Order: sequence, then C-alpha cells, then structure tokens
Amino acid sequence: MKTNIVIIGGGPSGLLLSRLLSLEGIDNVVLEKQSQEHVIGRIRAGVLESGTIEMLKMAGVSRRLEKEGFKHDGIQLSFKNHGFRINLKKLTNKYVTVYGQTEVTKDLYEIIQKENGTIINNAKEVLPKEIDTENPYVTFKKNGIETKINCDFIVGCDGYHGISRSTIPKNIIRTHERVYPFGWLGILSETSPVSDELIYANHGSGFALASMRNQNLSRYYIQTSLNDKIEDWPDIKFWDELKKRLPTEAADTILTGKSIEKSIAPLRSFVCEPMSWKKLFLVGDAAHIVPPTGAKGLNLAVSDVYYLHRAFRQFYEFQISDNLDIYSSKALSRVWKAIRFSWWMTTTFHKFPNQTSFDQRIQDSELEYLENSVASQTVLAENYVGLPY
Ligand code: RFL
Ligand code: PHB
Repeated sequence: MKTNIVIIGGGPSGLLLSRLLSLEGIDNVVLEKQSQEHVIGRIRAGVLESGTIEMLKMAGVSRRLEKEGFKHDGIQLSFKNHGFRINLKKLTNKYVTVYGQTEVTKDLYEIIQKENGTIINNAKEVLPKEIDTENPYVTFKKNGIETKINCDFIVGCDGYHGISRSTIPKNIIRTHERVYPFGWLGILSETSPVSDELIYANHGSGFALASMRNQNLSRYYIQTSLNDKIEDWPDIKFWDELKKRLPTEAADTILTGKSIEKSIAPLRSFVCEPMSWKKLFLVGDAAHIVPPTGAKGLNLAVSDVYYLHRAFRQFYEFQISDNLDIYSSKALSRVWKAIRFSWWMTTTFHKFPNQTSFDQRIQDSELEYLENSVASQTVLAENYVGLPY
C-alpha cells in the first residue's frame, strides 16, 4: 500500500486531520487499534472553544453541532459555599459550546466514511518505521495479516498511551510532567442539568464540577483519592458528596438518578518536546496531557491539527517545508499556555493532601480576588474561551 500520510490513532485529532487533508486532496490512511464502536462509546470532553468550532466547520461537520450544541456565555465558580459568575461573553466577546467529544467523533467518522476516506479499525501492532529516512513506512496487523504502508510522513495521533512518541530517540526527546495526587470520579446521568451553566466548586472536602451534555443528560465530577475504586462509590454516596460540595442553591435543586456511566480518571500535566522529529509529527494527547479542569485537552488537540494541516497544505501545494519545520515550536507555544492555565485551575480548585491552613487561605484569597477584579476575571475568561491560534 502507498499513501501520502499515515495517521496513527483515530480519536478526534486523527479523524479531524484526516478529513482536512482529504479536503485538500492529500491522500491519507487512519490506523486505529480499537473498533469504531469502542472509539465512539468513550465519554470524554464536553466544552469546545470557538476555534475548535471553526475547525469543525472547515471539516464540514458543524451542522449537528450548530443545532444540538449549547452556547455558554458564562461559567459559575464557587468557594466557601458562595457562587459567582464569570461573564465570558462580556469579558472576551466569545463563548464556549457544550457538545460532547463522543458526538464530534461520531460526526467525523460519518463524514469520512461517506466521502470514502480510509479508516482502518482494529489495526494491531501498528509500528512507524524508518522515520529518519526519505522512505518512512508503517506496518500493522489486521486479522493476523501484516500490511506495510509506504508514505511521505507519519502522524502520531495515538493518545498518551500510544506508540508514536516512543519512536523519537531518547536523546532527542524531553518530557515535562506533573502528576496530581488525586483523580476525578465522573458520572453521566439521564437527568436535567442542575444549572444552565457549568459550576466549578472549590470545597473543603474537594473539587466538584457540574457539567452537562444536553437538556436531559448531566455530567458531574468530584475529586477523589487515587486509591478509590468505582465500587467504593455507589450512586447514592456520589450524589451525597456532590451535593455537599456544590453551592447550597444548586445542591437543593439537583435532580439525582441512576448513573449510566461512571469512571475515575487520574490527573496529570505532561508535555513532550519536540513534537516532531524527521518524518514523524505528534498531535494531541500523544504529545501533551492537561488535567481536565480547564477543559483544554480536546481543544489543544484541535489547535495542533490547525498548525499541522496548514503545514502539510503548504508542503503539497508549493513543495515548501517551512511550516512543517516550525510545527513543533508553533504548537508548543500554545500548548504551554494551556498547560499553565489548566495547572492554575487545578491548583486553585482542588484540595491537596497535607494542604495547610496557609494553602487554604491562599486559595480563598485567589478566588476572592477573582470575584472582585475584572482584570483577574479577564485573564481566566480569555484562557477559558481559548487563546488565538
Ligand atoms: P485520544 O482521544 O486519546 O485518541 C487516540 C486514539 O489512538 C488510538 N491508539 C492507537 N491506534 C493505533 N495504534 C496504537 N498503538 C494506538 N494507541 C492508541 C486510541 O484507541 C484512540 O482512539 O487522543 P486525541 O485524538 O489526541 O484527543 C485528545 C482528547 O481525547 C482529550 O484531550 C480530551 O478528551 C481531554 N478532555 C477534555 N478536553 C477538552 O477539551 N474539554 C473537556 O471538557 C475535556 N474533558 C477530557 C475531559 C478527558 C477526560 N479523561 C477521561 C481523561 C474529561 C475527562 C474525564
Ligand atoms: C465535561 O463536561 O466533561 C467537562 C466540562 C468541563 C471541564 C471538564 C469536563 O473542565
């Protein structure tokens, strides 16, 4: 087999890149190790920046998003059982859209398949080879049969646990990491959301977040210990803890019900530098991870796709590799700002083990300052709606 670009990983970043390349007439193949049902079944991100929406529009997958997504002009923050609002629209003239990653992935699969793009699911033992030569290729097995795909470039969109990153030599790659000493327990429930806007709560017992997918589907998270297991959190215990952590007004009106999904995710910040080497380019979670507190993971994956698809367009249209050469530095400059913001949201809203009364007072004064300073609110709002590309 032969193609221009092999994309390893068919999550949102791999699918979006594939679609945009195809629209430019650049041949590509997506190799995804899981089945389509598995990829589409994953419950993950929910908040899309306007830059992400523009990219999805460019990919021709915005029709359902425009109809079913919810525009949010603000977010609610709470501390010491007291809530206040950040008016995103007024402070930045932008908004965010609540539309699940699951739906984005579904829309991308549908259009790629309809327009005869190539996604190979259940591709096992995917391996990028000869990435430092003019003749890179990828091998994989499907149903026990090994296939080789010759290509010009390989893009690793295979997430944090993928294999692409590890093919960059150890003496080239540098990684930067912070692992947080807690996780997020998230549930999805078929109840109407407690609030029209997301609520991020700092509470003495730990962080809580009230989010949503649509008018009849709520997504809630609470900070938990990394030692906790799903079995430790029957629904009733989850709801009690969530109510304790949300402001009273929300806790008193929340509708509880049976959870239809429940999972615990660890929180980490991670960046690998550079994000490209020779013929290999890394995109999204394969190169960087943020804790979900700032709602940045998927949005960052999309901004990487923005820089990379433009660079490939320049290469195939004009045989110029300038933008491919600066892909890593361009993408990293935006990545680090989102890493900083997500770290700040995480440290400001969570309880850390061994947190002292000093640490608590610092968090309280940070949030008090935020509540009363337009300058501070503008910094948050500008980062939350997404920095420019
Ligand atoms: P993905 O989605 O992990 O996709 C990688 C794909 O690669 C496949 N793969 C392989 N394929 C072939 N060969 C191999 N060896 C392979 N190894 C892996 C995998 O099966 C998978 O299909 O990475 P991508 O595309 O970079 O997308 C990143 C986003 O998924 C991620 O950043 C977000 O979900 C993060 N995130 C959030 N981001 C936001 O922007 N807003 C949010 O509100 C938000 N909330 C969240 C989140 C992530 C969460 N979890 C579960 C970590 C909330 C949570 C709880
Ligand atoms: C979500 O709805 O899953 C969600 C929303 C905002 C975040 C993280 C996750 O910051």
